Amino acid sequence: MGVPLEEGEKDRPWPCNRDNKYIVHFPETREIWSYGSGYGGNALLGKKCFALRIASNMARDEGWMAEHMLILGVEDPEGRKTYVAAAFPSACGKTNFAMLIPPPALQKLGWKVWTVGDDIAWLKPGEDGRLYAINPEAGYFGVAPGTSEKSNPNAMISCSKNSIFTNCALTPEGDVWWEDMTEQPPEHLTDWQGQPWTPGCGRKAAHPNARFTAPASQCPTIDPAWEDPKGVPISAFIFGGRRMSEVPLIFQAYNWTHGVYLGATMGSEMTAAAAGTMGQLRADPFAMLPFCGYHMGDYFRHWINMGRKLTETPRIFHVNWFRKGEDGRFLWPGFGENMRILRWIVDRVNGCGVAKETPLGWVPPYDGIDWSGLVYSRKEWEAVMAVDRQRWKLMTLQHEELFLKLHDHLPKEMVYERELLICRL
Ligand code: TSX
Ligand code: MN
Repeated sequence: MGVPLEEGEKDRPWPCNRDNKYIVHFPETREIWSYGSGYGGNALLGKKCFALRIASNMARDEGWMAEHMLILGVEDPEGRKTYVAAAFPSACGKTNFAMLIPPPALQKLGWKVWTVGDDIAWLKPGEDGRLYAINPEAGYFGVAPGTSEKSNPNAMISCSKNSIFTNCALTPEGDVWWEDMTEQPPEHLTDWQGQPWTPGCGRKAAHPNARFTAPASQCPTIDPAWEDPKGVPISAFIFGGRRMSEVPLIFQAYNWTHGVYLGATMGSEMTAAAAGTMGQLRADPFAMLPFCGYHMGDYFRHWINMGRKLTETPRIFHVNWFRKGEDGRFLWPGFGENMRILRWIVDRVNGCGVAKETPLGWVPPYDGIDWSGLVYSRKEWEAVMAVDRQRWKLMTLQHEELFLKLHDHLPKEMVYERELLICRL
């Protein structure tokens, strides 16, 4: 049985996602129902089903936001903290970014990253007209394969005790293992289905979506304010995608509405496993496609409306850590080196970062990035930041394809922003 609703809570509409699929909100009680899914994120009812699907519906009605975003704080050498929230589609390293460890040269200068949350943000306007975010979760429900001492030492420490592991492999000692956890796989394992496993057997030891469930408090970089009910003031939103070509490493939106357009048109190229083919683009507006509790067009409008409620809107940025060159190699080292980009973002919102105007938005010039401790040439920078105007004109056709699907509910602003982008190109 659920908890009875308070007076005044009873007349909410029924929250469900677009196809009425995952959730039913039983109107007389505080219950969360989920069906038709074997995915853990839907089985843990308080997570995606409540904190995103139901909450996004409540948020639209009540004037706040429930977003699929990590929250982190950047501490600068003066000790000032700047908080940002970021939305990436799956398989973009959201947890890794939330727990980023700056490169040694920037650490020595006094730069530090603090973790508030790695998956969900609830954001409300504060009395000062800024947007404040809380992480409604108690812990991390992270994808295990790929998590290692190298990719994310903070996650490894977080799940070193008091943790639950699902669909991982077992070592003979009774410990867990997953792909890429160590450079050398153990010689014998029991795989996620209970079968004997050896390195050459041709199967994965852990399911690709195997998870660790760890208390947030165990993260070494947990922000002191991570449980502050007031929330933390958000200065910037970062949207991202996994795009092999076309999309530059970093650019900044010209204004709030342009930023909403960037969120609306974001997407990722599916990997061979997910798509059956390589390089197909999957639109995933605001990384909310499976998690929005109402029509995506109305959700874009809610974002536009939120901008009007604030006296200071967060600045909006777009990143792509995954651009590749003609030779198929990644053009950007990623991981901790992303701190250099994060630092430019923080400099921009604090009024001390230089930028150039391009058709896509404001971008850092080569000399606008701190390169101490990294060899990265002007030529490499130009490759990772290049914009091909002809190919970008074609990208607006994919935007139009999405807009046609949402046409009945699409805010005019999105149509105008697309037109402005084409004009700039
Ligand atoms: O999480 C990642 N991030 C964000 C980190 C804060 N990953 C892991 C994949 C996502 C699940 C990345 N992979 C990132 C990244 O920024 N970048 C890449 C691509 C990449 C992979 C390996 C190298 C470089 C880039 N290795 C070398 O250059 C040696
Ligand atoms: Mn998520």
